[in-house]
Amino acid sequence: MYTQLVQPDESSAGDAGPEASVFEDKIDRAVTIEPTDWMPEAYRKTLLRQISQHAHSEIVGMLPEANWLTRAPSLERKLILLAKVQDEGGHGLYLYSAAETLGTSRDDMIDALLEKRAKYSSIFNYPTLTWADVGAIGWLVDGAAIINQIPLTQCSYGPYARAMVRICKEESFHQRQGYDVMVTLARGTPEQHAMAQDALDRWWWPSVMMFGPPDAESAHNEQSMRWKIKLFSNDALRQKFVDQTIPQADALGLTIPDPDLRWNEATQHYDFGTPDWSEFYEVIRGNGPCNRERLGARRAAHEDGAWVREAALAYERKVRERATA
Ligand code: FAQ
Repeated sequence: MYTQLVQPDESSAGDAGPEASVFEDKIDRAVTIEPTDWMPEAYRKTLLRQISQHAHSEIVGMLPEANWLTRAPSLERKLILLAKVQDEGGHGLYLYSAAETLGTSRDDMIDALLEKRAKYSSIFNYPTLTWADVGAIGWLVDGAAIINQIPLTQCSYGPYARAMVRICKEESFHQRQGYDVMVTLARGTPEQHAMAQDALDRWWWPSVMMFGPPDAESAHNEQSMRWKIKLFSNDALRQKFVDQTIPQADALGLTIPDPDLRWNEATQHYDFGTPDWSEFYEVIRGNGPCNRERLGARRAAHEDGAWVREAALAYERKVRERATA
């Protein structure tokens, strides 16, 4: 309903030639698909959708934390945050490059973002109200990102899998910096502890929803798992995140805002409550608390940067003209 569906006539079922068997065989044997290999059109489109949305998430994801760069509580915290925000920009660049190998241009992808034809992660449409939000983003959002992205280092498309290796290493540093901010606040004054709890209260459910809709409502899960673009379903990764994060919250002395949360001895997992999925769908439709602000900031950056792109093209023309002169 809220999704860019792959049309039935574009599915791999229509690709029955010998190349299709080679492709299917590679997928079965976990041999990576490379840009020059034959691939079904629907596989290419699905990858392009996911990788470009992932790239957009990285560059939009720089904004909420960048909001605190000028107000970080110490020079050390500022340097660490600056490095993290720059890393996110770098992740965007690796991912746009990976997506370009599928036959599209970065300009087209950026246009799709700015014209609201492409999504970016729901999580970045929430505001960062206090310094503790920087801690909560690193701890929870990067924590969730690592759980979602480590399997992507083994996904079937070579350029995406390889880009994810470095991204995951950097995300681990990001998660640690966020947790370190939370440790400092949670062990600080009562006011700092309350600030950390407030950030957890606001970021918990959006982080749980970051993994995407429940499997029963996920339009792409089944096909993407068959193609090994996704190795685990949305719900499986969400459960892993909850299981991994509860002991970390306990160690901080903070309370997860979920009255239904309890350890289930039989399943050896935590049971947890149902997120407000109507909020999730509103956010991905463009009606979250900060959607307009985020896209406005990206549009302004794109327009302000026009002279840089023009200068780079003029320089390229000059180099080419000199070479042929
Ligand atoms: N937000 O059928 P599914 C980060 C859409 S990077 C918005 O389950 P799929 C690092 C989905 O696109 C965070 N839309 O979809 C960082 C589809 O709509 P479409 C980004 C969402 O693709 C940290 C529809 O719902 N990470 O955090 C979301 O199989 C700190 C149906 O859903 C990635 O992109 C959502 N949360 O599974 C940066 C990882 N969830 O496209 C800065 C790679 C679903 O048909 C600071 N992506 N939708 O119109 C993936 O693993 C997958 O794409 C999922 C969604 C799991 C996100």
